Amino acid sequence: MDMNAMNSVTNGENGFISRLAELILSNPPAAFADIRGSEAYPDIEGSVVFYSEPQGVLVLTAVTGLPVPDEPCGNTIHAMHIHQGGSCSGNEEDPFADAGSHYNPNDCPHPQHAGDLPPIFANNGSAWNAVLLERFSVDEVIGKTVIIHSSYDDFTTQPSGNAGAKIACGVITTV
Ligand SMILES: [Cu+2]
Ligand SMILES: [Zn+2]
Repeated sequence: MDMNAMNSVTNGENGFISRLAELILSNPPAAFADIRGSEAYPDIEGSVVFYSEPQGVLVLTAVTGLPVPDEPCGNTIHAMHIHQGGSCSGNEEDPFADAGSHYNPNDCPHPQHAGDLPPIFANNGSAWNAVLLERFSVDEVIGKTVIIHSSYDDFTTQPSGNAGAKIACGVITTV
């Protein structure tokens, strides 16, 4: 690809991709969540950062230490949601029970909850992704929690996509 073609791809009509790249490189995020695994998943750590953008909230996720399956068709896809609770505490049965249910201010079915996010895909235990969402503002998710699950989200089953156990959690905090 020559330089002109590349510029037209990254700049598009509104310079959208360049604008987002510049936002990431030159500004601190508006909020972040420090992700930690549960007692059963002590190797998981990572961060989720939130940038306010006119078109929505840009959510960047980087996580390491996710379980690595020991057979080729094992699961490497992990559901991720913003849950409405404000604490990564819980009980023996559910280590992050206090994160509560999916953030759902408009009383919608799953996966139209404001807190429903794309899943992360692990690559030998590490995952990175970025998504732009207009489902919530940064301000309204401060003090809520990001949860990563053991399995993927089927985007159908109520109330939470049959995503399995909560394996990692972080409280969303202002920077
Ligand atoms: Cu969840
Ligand atoms: Zn949901």
